[in-house]
Amino acid sequence: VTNAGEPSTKASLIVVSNRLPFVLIRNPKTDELERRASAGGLVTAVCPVVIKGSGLWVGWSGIHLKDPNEAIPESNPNDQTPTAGLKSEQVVSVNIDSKIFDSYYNGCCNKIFWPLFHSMPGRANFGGEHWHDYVTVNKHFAVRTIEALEKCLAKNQGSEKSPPIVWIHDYHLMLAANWVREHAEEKNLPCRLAFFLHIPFPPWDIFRLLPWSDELLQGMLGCDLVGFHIQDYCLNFVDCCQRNLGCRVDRNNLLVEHGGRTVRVRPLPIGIPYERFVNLATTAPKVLKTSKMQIILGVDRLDYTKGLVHRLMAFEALLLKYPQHKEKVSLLQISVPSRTDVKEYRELKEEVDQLVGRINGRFTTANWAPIRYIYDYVSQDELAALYRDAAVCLVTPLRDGMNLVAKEFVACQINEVPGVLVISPFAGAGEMMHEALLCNPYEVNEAAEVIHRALTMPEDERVLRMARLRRREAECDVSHWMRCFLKAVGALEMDDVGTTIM
Ligand code: GDG
Repeated sequence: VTNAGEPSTKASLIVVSNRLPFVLIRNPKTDELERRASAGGLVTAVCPVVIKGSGLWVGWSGIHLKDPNEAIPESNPNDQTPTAGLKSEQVVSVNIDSKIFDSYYNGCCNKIFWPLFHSMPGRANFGGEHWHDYVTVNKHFAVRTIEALEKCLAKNQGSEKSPPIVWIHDYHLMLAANWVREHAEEKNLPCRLAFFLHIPFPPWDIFRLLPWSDELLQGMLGCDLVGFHIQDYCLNFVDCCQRNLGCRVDRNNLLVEHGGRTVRVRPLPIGIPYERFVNLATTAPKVLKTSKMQIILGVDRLDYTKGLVHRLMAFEALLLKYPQHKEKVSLLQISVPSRTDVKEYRELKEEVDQLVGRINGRFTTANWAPIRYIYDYVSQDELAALYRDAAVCLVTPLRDGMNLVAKEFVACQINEVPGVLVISPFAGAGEMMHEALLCNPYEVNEAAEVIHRALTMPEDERVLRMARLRRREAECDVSHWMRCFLKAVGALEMDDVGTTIM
């Protein structure tokens, strides 16, 4: 396997996502805008390719600017993150009225698409003007993307480059591609268009519940390439194109004919910056002071898709069925506050608070509490130390596009005696991480059995399973994902193509 580092392309990359790879903050003393970098895996992998190929990034900066022409600041000179090299001229910020943005983001994306795409239609609320605002915002993104494309083409005029790649991300922007294509064709601007969905794509009988299912499919089919994490989501999408729109499809080769063009659909499972997590785990100081207690770790945004309530009930069932774990095992659950503007998320917080209180009230002794519950964000160092020293990591979503926590846990398992990963088959990661223990979160008693098996697994079995899990994540890391994408879109120079998918 060759690890070619940053892939080089003959084309510039224009990334379009709801958020820019950094947020802007207004310094209250100087009233100047400043960048705060983001260190997510996606940014780590994608930003260097944008920078290297003189590309651009289109997105919202996290702040509603009164003057939309206010200049984007350059990065802070001390900034060591991957976005540091992204010059302000490579950033196209999208400014939208805050009320419309809230309706698009919370009303449409988080209250309709998020539950529906996670096959939880009962939680979706189709009412209101949210769809209208979603259309408005997507159109605005398309206009800004065309401006970015024009800028990119003007800059690279005369060089030997192939057409820029416009890469649109996620369920916030499912309509934008079609308008980008129309404008680009009208203005004779060459480009290749790609889309990647970070969440599951549901089966047809769920997807068709959306009143605007046709429009969404047509939006995505504006692309030349549509990527999902796993094959099942690809097949669901192809199925929907055939059954909703009557498109001719090839399920074996994942092709959809639409508007006289053939759209390629591809599974592109995302990875993590594996080496970064290994390094963090190697240097992070110990967080857990007592080594006698076995720690079961959970790390999630506080989201109803992550299966927190079921997980807590499974842990309670474990303590009832296997009381030998009392005072020996503790569940450390980190729940990061998320979407607190949305009622369902506030209600979930109440429910989890109460459940944690009830279970702790039931089992706590003078020297031990069964659950330690952190409702906060912990630093990456602390997170890596917890991943490294936990005996078991529970990744038990009811539904999840991929799930990066499972992969990060595995990367941080550098101790001689490794821990055990328990994973739900309803996460994209559960499709690939075959050596983990599978656990159906809906079967609470069975889940308790799986946790017991993880806690009591013989050392040699843990070593074997973890070694295989780590090998896969090391090879299929986020740079590998980036190369697979560029290869799929036909933009990779041949030197960079020597990678395997396991
Ligand atoms: C979407 C899809 C898909 C969490 N708590 C802390 C913290 N985190 C970091 C983790 C991980 C990330 O947040 C969560 O990633 P997930 O993949 O689990 O979940 P989503 O946010 O739902 O992401 C998902 C992903 O997109 C990528 O395509 O896998 O299926 O839903 O990186 O480390 N980081 C720190 N402190 C915390 O307390 N530092």
